[in-house]
Amino acid sequence: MKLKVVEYLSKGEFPLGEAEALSLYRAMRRARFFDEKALTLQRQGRLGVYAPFMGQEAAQVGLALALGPGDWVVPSYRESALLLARGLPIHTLILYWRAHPAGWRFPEGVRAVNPYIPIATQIPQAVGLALAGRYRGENWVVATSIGDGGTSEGDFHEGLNFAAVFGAPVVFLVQNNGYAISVPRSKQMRVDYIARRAEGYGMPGVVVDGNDVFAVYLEAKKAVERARKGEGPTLLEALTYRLAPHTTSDDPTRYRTREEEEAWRQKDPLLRLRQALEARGLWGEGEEAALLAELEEEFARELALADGAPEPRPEEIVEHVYREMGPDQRRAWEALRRGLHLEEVW
Ligand SMILES: Cc1ncc(C[n+]2csc(CCOP(=O)(O)OP(=O)(O)O)c2C)c(N)n1
Repeated sequence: MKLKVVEYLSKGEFPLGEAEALSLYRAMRRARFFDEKALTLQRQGRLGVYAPFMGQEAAQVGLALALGPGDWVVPSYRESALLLARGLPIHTLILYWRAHPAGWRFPEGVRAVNPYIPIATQIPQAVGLALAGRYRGENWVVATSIGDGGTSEGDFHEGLNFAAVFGAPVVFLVQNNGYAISVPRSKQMRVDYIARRAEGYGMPGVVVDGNDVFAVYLEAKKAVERARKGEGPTLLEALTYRLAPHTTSDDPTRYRTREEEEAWRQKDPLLRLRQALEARGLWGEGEEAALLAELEEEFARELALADGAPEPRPEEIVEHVYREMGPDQRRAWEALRRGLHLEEVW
């Protein structure tokens, strides 16, 4: 089976209406703005370790805007753009990246769960949430996302097989950014496209240019519709690149060349969309400046909210883990309370 990469922008095609294209651009610009601010905050010691998504905005925003209001997202750590585009307030996201408990509690109405850090664990959970919806008579679709490296985990295979067998209403997005930290994709799989694996599970597999938001959005919409109609899951692979380090603790110059990075910078999804909008007279310097001013104001307001969140109580470290503490947990907690170092207790 030959897999074709779905793309529009590279061919000069503009398959969307004006309003839809502009809302995709605004959401992507807002996400990039957050990413840049978050990196600065981290360097100032005002955020914990942070996983930037710069370069992957089209993949995440394209999926977010293809969903309906009742649909769920089950993200992993690199999906801040997906969460923002689904309505997670900026101050909650800042608090999440500060490991503040108020950042773990997503507000009512934001249909997203906390990002999963253990690779691929979000996949079976997303399938479970989709099936729970069906048992409860809800009509929600679940979208989940994973990196290329994550697809080598057992959870990915188990989750996709289970979803196909039970026809679970899930859209699986693979953001193939070419690397699992420093390991290039070619060193961990022999397939040309990850979406090719879909055939082995018995679901449609689609490859899109992940830096082309039109392609991601339109194919995600088809996948959401299919899921909602009861036709089961889809595996959507977005070919993309992270323009920033893996996390704020990583140095990508150790494993990528400047030439490679520069080549992808030329395909920056934000720039590509902006150029397409400008070519149609839909966007210009004035609109960009006005949007940036709006974003600056919003961010300042949201950062103040995050900074004003009350300090967490020490007990919050152990609350929400078990309903009742086990003996080890109780010992750890007692030690903490007495201000002892934990090593003295073990
Ligand atoms: C189960 C598990 N093993 C290892 C790790 C450490 N780890 C964090 S990110 C990462 C690489 C993930 O790469 P990929 O799935 O391609 O996603 P990307 O970070 O590129 O978005 C690894 C191995 C982890 N978080 N969880």
